[in-house]
Amino acid sequence: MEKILMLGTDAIARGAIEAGISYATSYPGTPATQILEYVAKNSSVKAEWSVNEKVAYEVAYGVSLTGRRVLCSMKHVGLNVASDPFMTSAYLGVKGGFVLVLGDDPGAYSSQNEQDSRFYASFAKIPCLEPADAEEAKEFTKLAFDISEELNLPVMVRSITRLLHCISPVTISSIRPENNIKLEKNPDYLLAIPRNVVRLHSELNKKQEKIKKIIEKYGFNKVFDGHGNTGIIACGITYLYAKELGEDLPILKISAYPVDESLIKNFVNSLDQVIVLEEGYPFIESLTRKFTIKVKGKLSGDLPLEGELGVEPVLKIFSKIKSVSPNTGLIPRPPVLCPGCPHREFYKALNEAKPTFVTGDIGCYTLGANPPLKAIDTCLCMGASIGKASGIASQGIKRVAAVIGDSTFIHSGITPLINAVYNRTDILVCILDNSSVAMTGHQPTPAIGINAKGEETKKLDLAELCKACGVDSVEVVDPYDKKTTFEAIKRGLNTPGVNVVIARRACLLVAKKLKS
Ligand SMILES: Cc1ncc(C[n+]2csc(CCOP(=O)(O)OP(=O)(O)O)c2C)c(N)n1
Repeated sequence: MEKILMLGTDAIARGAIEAGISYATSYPGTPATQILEYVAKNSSVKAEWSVNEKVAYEVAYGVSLTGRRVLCSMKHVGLNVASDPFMTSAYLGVKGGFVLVLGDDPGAYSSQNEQDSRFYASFAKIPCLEPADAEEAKEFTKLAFDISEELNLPVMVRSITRLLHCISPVTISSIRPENNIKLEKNPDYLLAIPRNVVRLHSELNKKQEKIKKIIEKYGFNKVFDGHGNTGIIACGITYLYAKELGEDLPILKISAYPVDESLIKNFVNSLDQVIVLEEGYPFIESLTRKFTIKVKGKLSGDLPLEGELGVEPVLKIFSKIKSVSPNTGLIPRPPVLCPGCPHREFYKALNEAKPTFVTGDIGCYTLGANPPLKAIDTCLCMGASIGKASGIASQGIKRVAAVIGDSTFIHSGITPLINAVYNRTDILVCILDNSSVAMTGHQPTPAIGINAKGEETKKLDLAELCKACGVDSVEVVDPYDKKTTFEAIKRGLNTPGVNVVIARRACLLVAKKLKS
């Protein structure tokens, strides 16, 4: 067995490949993007960039129904989009192993919030595994497929940016054969309709004990003996923080949820105080407080409730350092629009047209909110720009513009566009089409007609799509042609109805690739 250095993302992908997956789905999102890229580039497994996370989840669910194993990966906020099929799939159950990998982003290095996916796993009543390093990331992902088939449930693997983007040694093993296809009709289990729901919920509840037994069987959560009356409960990667302290303290390492409460109870009973380390929200700390009040953690104010935890605050608790430095001494370098970026040119024209309010969306173009452009007034979540603009315009406010990227428009901008037309709002929608999902590393979109494997496929025509949604006007402009762009924006702002301006010019970093 070969041992190599791997990124956490690649280790997860490799674990899924070794587990014999037949398909992988995802929508790009840092820090989880490279998982699908690794599968697509380094194996013969079929893989797709889905148009959004909900679709990625549903396609994956379909694969699982055939009896085959499937990997679905996304960033933490992606699960908000996929939460509808996610929640109910736990009631229906799965057939072929279904593993959902979440990339959480404590510290919000490239995200709109810091939500903790462990709550989603608990909410859906499914198991969640949390690796501490790349080796565990690979092994846990592999095991997650077995557990999924043992329980007939989707299994979540929760990871975070620091693990997914770090390199550590991983043991490469052989690849298990794919499952045979066995697609069966089973209306009592596969139909989430009222006559089935309460029974399915009851069966899911009955599985909870079995989940705990399986977690125990695999030994995910274990106590490492040490000296002294202070103990540490460490979840996922924080186990490494605890080890880095160099203290020989008793540690309860948590790698899987739900956690058997008696494990925590017995651990804290023998101690004077316990320190709970976890990246994200105080999920295990809240549980620990049921058994002792002598807890140091985020709720006690000893550790920060926000941001990435990292090692420094942990060192401070142990008086190994006096204070936590606000930064690493490096000059902060927030991302900016690249020189020559077509979005930059578009914003200059938009600013000149003086819209009353500009609702933004998520992508490279969000950087237009920064000085000197200061072109965007709000940004909430993917696809929200058009709905927000409609809401503002519904109150009689004129000359409101929504700005949305091509991938974001396809992800979740089409339905609010139809909504705006249907409810007769007066807004200008600007689709910034740079032929790429630029922000997450230039993945292809349906509008350029190339799939995740780099093969040609059908190309979506955004202008025709908008017309089919019933918008009042669609103009396609080149943002490098400032005069035409400005005129189109002005017309769109001053003319009643839902008007669309598509500012089309490929991101400079992909333009070359598209031409060749
Ligand atoms: C729900 C959700 N999924 C994924 C992401 C990650 N993400 C940030 S921006 C973006 C898309 C950007 O593509 P596009 O709209 O084409 O704009 P560009 O970056 O190319 O300007 C994605 C997928 C996210 N922030 N939220």
